[in-house]
Amino acid sequence: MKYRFFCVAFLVLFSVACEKKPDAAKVQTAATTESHPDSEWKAHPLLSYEVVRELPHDSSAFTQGLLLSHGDWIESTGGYGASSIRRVAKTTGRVLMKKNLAANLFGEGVVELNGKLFQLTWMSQQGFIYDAKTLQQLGEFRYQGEGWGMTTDGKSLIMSDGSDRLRYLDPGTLRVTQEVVVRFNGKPVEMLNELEFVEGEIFANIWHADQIVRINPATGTVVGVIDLSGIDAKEKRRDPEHVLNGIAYDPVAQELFVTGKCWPKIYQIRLVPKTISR
Ligand SMILES: [Ca+2]
Repeated sequence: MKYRFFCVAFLVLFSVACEKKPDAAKVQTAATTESHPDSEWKAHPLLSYEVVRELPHDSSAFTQGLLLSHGDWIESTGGYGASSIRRVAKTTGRVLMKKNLAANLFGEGVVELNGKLFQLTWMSQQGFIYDAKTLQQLGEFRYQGEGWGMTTDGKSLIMSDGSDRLRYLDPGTLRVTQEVVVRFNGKPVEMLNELEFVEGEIFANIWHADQIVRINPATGTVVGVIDLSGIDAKEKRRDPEHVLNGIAYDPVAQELFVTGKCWPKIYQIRLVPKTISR
């Protein structure tokens, strides 16, 4: 189903992009030779990428959640007996702090808000709250269904559960305050996984796809797709589950990073308009 979604999405978005920008060659040239304001990408429904730099990543870390916190990575890893929450040095990849989860828990998305980290687990309906600086556990919470990704708009916690919906949680009560169904061209988009709030939009990995969808947080409408094909060669992956799954954004520096489960690198990328050869 996900492949069908992307075929339809690409066709529709390309047709929209082509209507707006009939001279594809000029667009491609401009994307690679001119410097753009960093938010210029928002005008383009279909985006590709350029790698700005590569940073080391623990290739044993089954990445389920990634964010930047005071210049370090905060990462949640999955796997039974291998799940953790960790603070990692951004440029060296060195693990600075790490708390392991119990062997019966599978770590999932993580988000920071108001000095606290909130971490989901996959199927145990159990979430954890930590002090963001020390990783000391402050509490636990429960939720219904599965836990996949997390991010925040600065007010609510926003979580995915592998379906087509995003739940908004009050960070104090952990109760659901709002839900949005994510749709592209009126059709639901499922398998929403790792999340990141980027310049007023929600970026979401689609599980087992090399694409990220850009979502309007108020309506759930998909406003664009980022095609990350080729960023980490699939044929080099040791396991078919080692898929793209990790988005982090530094809103001050306006730097965007992506990685995947057990990938040896985190990539800083620049978003550029995508064109197709005909
Ligand atoms: Ca993230």
